[in-house]
Amino acid sequence: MDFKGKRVLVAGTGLSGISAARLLEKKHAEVILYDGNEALKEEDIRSRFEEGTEAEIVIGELPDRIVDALDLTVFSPGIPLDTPAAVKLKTKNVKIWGEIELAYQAGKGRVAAITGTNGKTTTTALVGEIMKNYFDSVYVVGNIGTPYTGAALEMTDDTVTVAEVSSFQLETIENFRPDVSAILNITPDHLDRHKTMENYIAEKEKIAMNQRSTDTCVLNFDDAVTRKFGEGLQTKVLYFSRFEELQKGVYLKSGAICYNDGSRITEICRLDELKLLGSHNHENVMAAAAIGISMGVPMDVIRKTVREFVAVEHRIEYVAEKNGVKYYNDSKGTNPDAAIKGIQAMVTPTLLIGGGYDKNSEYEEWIEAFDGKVKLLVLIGQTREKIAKAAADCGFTNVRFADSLEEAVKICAAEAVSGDSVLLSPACASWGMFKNYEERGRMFKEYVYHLEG
Ligand code: UMA
Repeated sequence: MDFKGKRVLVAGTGLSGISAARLLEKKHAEVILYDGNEALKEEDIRSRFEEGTEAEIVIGELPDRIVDALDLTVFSPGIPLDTPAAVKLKTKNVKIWGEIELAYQAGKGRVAAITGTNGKTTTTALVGEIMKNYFDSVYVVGNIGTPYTGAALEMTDDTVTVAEVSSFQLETIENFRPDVSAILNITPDHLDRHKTMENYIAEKEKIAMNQRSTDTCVLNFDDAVTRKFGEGLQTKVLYFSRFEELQKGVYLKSGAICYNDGSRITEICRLDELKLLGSHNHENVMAAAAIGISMGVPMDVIRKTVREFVAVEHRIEYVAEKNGVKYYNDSKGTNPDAAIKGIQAMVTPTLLIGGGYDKNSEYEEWIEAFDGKVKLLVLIGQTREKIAKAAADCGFTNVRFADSLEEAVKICAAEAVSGDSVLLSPACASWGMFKNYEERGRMFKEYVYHLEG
């Protein structure tokens, strides 16, 4: 699409919005930057552009005079489509693209896109490493924290883009078509925004909606939702499984990850060669290998990369040992299902820090997964009463409240004895207390480093 002279409203002035506005200005569009947060000041937004911006800036309510003269709107993922501004744009039939649609339209080369409720950051990072070890021009972008639009204009036909895409981002795609897509798993998350599980599943499945018969969709055979989704697809499907010896696909057998191409079985690696811990990570490695195979990366490159890969920051990340107590940062455990994986990876008695922003989740399954391993639960944030009640209903009563993450760390440090672990794995989003889960994880690590011992 030629953006020259087009009037484009960019909604949201966080990472995605600023990056999208930069791309559009380079393409000579007339950009209007909009943010619904009335507490923001125009000069703060302008200061986010190192090289300056010509864009008009609108804060608060979106006026009709702007909406009436638009060619396109580019939305940041954090803005729900039922906000007054979005409803107004839809009523006036203004096209709404997400930031990843804009990047896809402006970018070049091949794309591998990864979604799923859990594991997508680790899998995206691992796929990025696999690609970088074989191709010359590789960008790792999207929900992982680097806006896709920031890389789009540097791409060539030989570029490989590895994109982590969230359900929020998939809500606003139009032509986005990955050569290889992947849905790792689907369990309840973000229901405050998507309202129902059906809506959430439908958003995730949009990752494959534009794919052609020559493209591939990598799916989890062990997840009933993604397995069924694969049965109805017109594209090539490559499953991965922890439990089933597949006739075609990547699977686990006798402690090794294997690939069956339909006629020949190849061993990719043994589990004890991996540096990534936990069965959820074995799934991530299988998915990454399946994506690598589908993108044409030789098996020896995949093998070498998965063996060397270490955990990403904020995902069951070892922080430090203080007075014989090991501290782990699992700030990426932003929903109960992800937090269950955190608990499962613990091997010693654990003092757990949980709670945060309420995404309308249910906490009973998470608490049941404590399984005698959690000796104390310290709760912070908006959800602490709700979680404490769920814990009491499940018969778990050793619960303390803290008014801040720092206080929670101090309580754990005082209560833990040598041989215990302290785990931050909140099962909730960080919003309201922190800018994002990365900030929450970094603060946790700071508090731990400052503990005596
Ligand atoms: N805003 C409005 N109206 C609203 C809501 C927000 O104007 O109703 C404005 C805010 O005032 C703010 C801006 O929108 O100025 C923020 O936009 P954003 O929330 O989309 O945040 P970005 O900084 O652009 O970050 C986004 C992703 N954030 C979300 O999806 C919430 C980041 O994913 C992503 O890394 C980044 O783009 C780069 O692609 C974070 C995330 O929490 C990590 N993702 C969720 C998850 O992983 O569970 C989906």
